[in-house]
Amino acid sequence: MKPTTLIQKRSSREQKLKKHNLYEIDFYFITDSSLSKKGIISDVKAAIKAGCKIVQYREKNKSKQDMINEAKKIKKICENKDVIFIVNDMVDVALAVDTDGVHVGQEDESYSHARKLLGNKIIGVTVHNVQEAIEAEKTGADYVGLSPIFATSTKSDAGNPCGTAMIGKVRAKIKIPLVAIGGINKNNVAEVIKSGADAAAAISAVISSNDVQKEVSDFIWIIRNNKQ
Ligand code: TZP
Ligand code: MG
Repeated sequence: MKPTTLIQKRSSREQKLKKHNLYEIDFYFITDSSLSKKGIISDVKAAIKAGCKIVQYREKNKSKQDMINEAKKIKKICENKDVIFIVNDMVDVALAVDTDGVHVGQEDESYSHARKLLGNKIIGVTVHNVQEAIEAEKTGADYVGLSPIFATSTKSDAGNPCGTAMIGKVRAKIKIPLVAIGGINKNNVAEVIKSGADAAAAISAVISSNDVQKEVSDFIWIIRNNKQ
């Protein structure tokens, strides 16, 4: 067998393992340079120290090259700790950095275009209701991000809150992992998980803190203790 074929086989197996791990992530960490107190590299390290198994690089205000440089640094940190690394929106950055995958919204670069470019890498899709979730699963998404569960000021175009009842409705119709996002904090995350979410993502509730490690650690503890 040619060495390149061997490498492809190994990387395909690693990809499958990572996809399986999506059911076990509990807390989904997302960077936010505008809310960060100590910088996103420090935040990523703190989240991983707390036990976080997935990191999404979400950046809106930097040049493409700066994003690529920053994402490369985060990739190294994640790789060393066996943490899944996803880039928000930008398939080109995901390709340049060779991340584990990308997260796309309904309005971002279309899912099928991302799949064509990223092969069997992880692709997560934001959904707002049952119909979009069924469609995402049908087209081959690896997980859905159901959003926004509660009102949020972190994403101005997040839309109307769908509430925790929607989590149960979506859960009943799809098999791929369901990550809940939008206005989630330590007081409401138990309800989010009890409603059927596999994992929860929170930005302001952890990034606005001076102690990201403690916040992520608290989230993980609550999430694990509320899974059926
Ligand atoms: N996608 C849907 S809502 C949201 C994103 C990125 C923002 C979540 O931020 P917060 O601070 O946890 O409400
Ligand atoms: Mg997006």
